[in-house]
Amino acid sequence: MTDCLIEERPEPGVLLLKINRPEARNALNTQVRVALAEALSRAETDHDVRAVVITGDTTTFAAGADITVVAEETPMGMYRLAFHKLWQVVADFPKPMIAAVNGYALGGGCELALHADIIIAGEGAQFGLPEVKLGIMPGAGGTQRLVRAVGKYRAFRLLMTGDIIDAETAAEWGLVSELAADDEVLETAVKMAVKIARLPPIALEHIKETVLLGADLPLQSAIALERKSYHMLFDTADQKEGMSAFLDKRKPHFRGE
Ligand code: CO8
Repeated sequence: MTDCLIEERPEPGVLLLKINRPEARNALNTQVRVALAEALSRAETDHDVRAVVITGDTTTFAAGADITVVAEETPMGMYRLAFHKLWQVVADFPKPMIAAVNGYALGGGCELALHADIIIAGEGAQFGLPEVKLGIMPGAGGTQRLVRAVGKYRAFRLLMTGDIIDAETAAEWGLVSELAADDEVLETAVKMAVKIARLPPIALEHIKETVLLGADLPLQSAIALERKSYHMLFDTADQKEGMSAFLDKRKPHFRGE
């Protein structure tokens, strides 16, 4: 298989996944989607991976679904391609995931960024869900994740016009966790991943699960979910380590136990 997705370990605890189809603006063809799902499945059970950074290249994060793959598809053809199952692996990935976005994040590329827990964007990044211009609509959670991220009126503006917004606007809308100079995006994302990778992974997974699941639950149920996770963390060695390190005035060493 050609390296349509490059895997690197830039720092201890950090897995970097680079989408690598520059000739097609990193469009997400079947090969990239399968490689991404496989890499994340492996990372899920790899204790050496504590945070993942997903990125593209300096001009494009990803320009969406590969239009050449789906242009002639039928509904049953789309169903059989089973992209939704591959997206589910991304959605279910339990560890911290950071999108490092340079250039275009369009359509499925924007939806991929919306699956991340943190988005670091370069000043030249551009976000959009232009599917309507192709006669379709977002199909990887974009309608739902975008409205949750930026609210109804900003979401419809993008969804109904197919307009692309620049990084500054995206940041103002709350679609970006941190803006960086274009040539510092990856470094910023990896640094943040390193910081996260040094924190207790069981607590991080429970924070992620509670925020994402809780957002779709009634408030009382979400708070109960938070309480159960909070109590459970007192059964981890990392809780003992974190608190005793604080009391001993030393740096904690979290082992993920
Ligand atoms: N699919 C296939 N090929 C693409 C794509 C794409 N999405 N984007 C770019 N390419 C190709 C171009 O065809 C071109 O190929 P070639 O050199 O052979 O002519 C090459 O990449 C370079 O592209 P451009 O010449 O267009 O480069 P520009 O710098 O002028 O423009 C853009 C870059 C703005 C990114 C432009 O290419 C563009 O608008 N791309 C399409 C963006 C788009 O419409 N994305 C939405 C796709 S639909 C989608 O994502 C649905 C998601 C639902 C997923 C759910 C599945 C279950």
